[in-house]
Amino acid sequence: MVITVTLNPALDKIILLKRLEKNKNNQIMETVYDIGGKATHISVVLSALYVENIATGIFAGKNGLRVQSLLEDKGVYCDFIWQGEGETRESLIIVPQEEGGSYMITQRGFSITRDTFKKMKSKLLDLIKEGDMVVFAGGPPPGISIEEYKELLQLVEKRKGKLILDIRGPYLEAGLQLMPYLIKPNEYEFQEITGMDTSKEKQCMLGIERLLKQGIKIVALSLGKRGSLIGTQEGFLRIIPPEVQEVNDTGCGDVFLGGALAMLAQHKNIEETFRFATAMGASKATHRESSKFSLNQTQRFLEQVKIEFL
Ligand code: TA6
Repeated sequence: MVITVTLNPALDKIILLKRLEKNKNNQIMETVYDIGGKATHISVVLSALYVENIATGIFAGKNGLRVQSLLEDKGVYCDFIWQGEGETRESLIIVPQEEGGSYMITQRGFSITRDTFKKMKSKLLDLIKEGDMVVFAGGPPPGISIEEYKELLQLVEKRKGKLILDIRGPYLEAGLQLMPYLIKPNEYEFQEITGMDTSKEKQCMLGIERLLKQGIKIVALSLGKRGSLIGTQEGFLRIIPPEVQEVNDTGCGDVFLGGALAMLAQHKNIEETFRFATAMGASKATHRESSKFSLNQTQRFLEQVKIEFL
């Protein structure tokens, strides 16, 4: 079983433009709403692949209802904590099609009450069983201190689960102390925790080695279009994604991690795991929505993924 934990989910409002120009009236071509919040995306991937998973976290208000119904439409089993006051946040994703790439503007989210925090703790204690993979992804909401965040992470170890982290800054620093099974930092998050220059592969490998020495089992450093560098106790993989016609890069990292967890849940080896994850992330990039990908397209991309053992 995989438990995905999104403490601060979002309703993504994706605005498609021809281009984005300052001091100009930039006409919206299309507005699309989709699931946001990172670990939610992982559940979408796992459910599409019929890998048993439960999506939990904290919702509030109409936006929360909308995100939950989008998740359920994609076959995700949701078991969230609902807070009376507050409103699940919106993330604004601006996609100027002529430029490529996207601009992401996120709200902080609503403040979590003590009662909600307690309910989240007991929900995790109820849900997590020995051997489950438990993935925390996305920024935590206001109202949860680093210490309290660490308390939630420690419940995974208490239930003998495997902790997976896709988080950043001081929350990631706190999580590293618990020797997670897998972390998936992007370049900026990796530089923050290791001080290494991610433009130099040797420095990336050095930083990953240090993290592995701390007891982390898998470090998947995502380097955007450059692909990823995977470090395990057995060695390194350099992974180059296929060239694709990018529409929206939002959610690529989350779908990548979802693909990896789907393979690990089926006990695939590291090469197969990250070949599939990379093909999934590439497929996501060709779709407007934050959580959309195509499994047929992924199958076609598999053989175009280049993998080198370092
Ligand atoms: O990774 C994509 C995404 O989940 C978007 O859907 C958007 O909601 C944003 O990231 C949220 O990121 P945050 O780190 O604020 O949780």
